[in-house]
Amino acid sequence: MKILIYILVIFGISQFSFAGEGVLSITDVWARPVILQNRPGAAYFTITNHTNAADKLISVTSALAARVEIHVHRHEGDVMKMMQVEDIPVPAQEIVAVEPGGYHLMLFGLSRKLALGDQLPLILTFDHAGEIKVIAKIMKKAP
Ligand SMILES: [Cu+2]
Repeated sequence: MKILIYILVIFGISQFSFAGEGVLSITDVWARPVILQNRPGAAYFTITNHTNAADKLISVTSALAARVEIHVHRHEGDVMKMMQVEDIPVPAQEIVAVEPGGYHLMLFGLSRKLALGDQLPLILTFDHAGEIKVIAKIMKKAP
């Protein structure tokens, strides 16, 4: 019994430390460096929905950006286009990758440059799970 409780504690810490109410976990949060401050930033992460209900990411803010938009890349014929979308659906019991070439966040009006090793705070707001605060590490590529 002691071992079981121990395992649950470890599991709880590793899986739910970033989650709001322990229902969604956000992992591998990273963002690209921004060398020129007037250029937009881009941030990525993985969303895991541990619940039996669908959720969706509906808005994002950052203390370091005037505006954060949710974007997606889509192929139109042989052209890759980027467009803003209302939300990112997160089906029940599924993992959604917010990654280069797919869904991504774009940050406009950054208050400073983002160098490798810096941290970028983000507040992700989900329809059901509510606000989840995460810190993106500035990296050249996905961790
Ligand atoms: Cu974009």
